[in-house]
Amino acid sequence: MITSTRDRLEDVFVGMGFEVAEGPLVETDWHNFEALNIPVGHPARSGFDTLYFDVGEPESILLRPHTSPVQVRLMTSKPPPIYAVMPGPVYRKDTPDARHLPTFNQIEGLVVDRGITFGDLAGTIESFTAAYFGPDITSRLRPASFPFTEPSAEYEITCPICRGDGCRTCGQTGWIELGGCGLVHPNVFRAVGIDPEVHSGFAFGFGIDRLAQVFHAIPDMRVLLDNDLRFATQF
Ligand code: 2U9
Repeated sequence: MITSTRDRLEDVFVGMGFEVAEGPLVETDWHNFEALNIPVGHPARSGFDTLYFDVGEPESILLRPHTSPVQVRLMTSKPPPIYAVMPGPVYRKDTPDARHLPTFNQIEGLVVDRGITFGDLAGTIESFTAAYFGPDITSRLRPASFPFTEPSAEYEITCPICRGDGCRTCGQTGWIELGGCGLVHPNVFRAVGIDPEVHSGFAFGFGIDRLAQVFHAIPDMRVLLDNDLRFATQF
């Protein structure tokens, strides 16, 4: 189910002109945190519940808790323009519950070019939403805060279960939060050697498993850990 969701997501983004990029699952502190404007001691670090390896300097090598280090690797390996999405597994020191698994999959996107604006980000999110969910589902952005983007926003879509009327899944709001996005922070560009006076860009990220849960109306994510054929053969 996750693989087919990921395949459909890749198809939509490739159709919109994005490349698909992958990177290592074991990462360095620099690619995962420092370059993303999250220095040692930053409160955001604790939110990632990171799993560290016991090698080298303490807390220097880790299992990636998000796919953002792949964007960092892309930006340090080739000059802009960049139009890419990065899907893949991520790992967190977390307890499974109805809506979260400690190992899950993310897809993140990155655009870096001259003259990219927040309007380009909003338009891309809306085009993706219509292409993936169909024309009667729309998107909205609400203010948020992340260390690696400024300004930042939460990305919400019309609840696909009730189509906006309000139901249990969306807490009667008619909207479901899928992920976050924003304009790439100038400190991130400086860390990877891109001049923020010349280039600008946007990034977005959301959970593939969470998207699949909403799309297929699965009440409890822990069914994905059960290996129950009655569940698996439905997809
Ligand atoms: C670079 C610069 C900026 C990617 C982004 C988010 C906001 C975000 C989470 C939502 C739920 C992932 O699945 S989740 O846990 N993501 O909220 N991600 S902006 O920003 C980047 C990435 C890379 C170089």
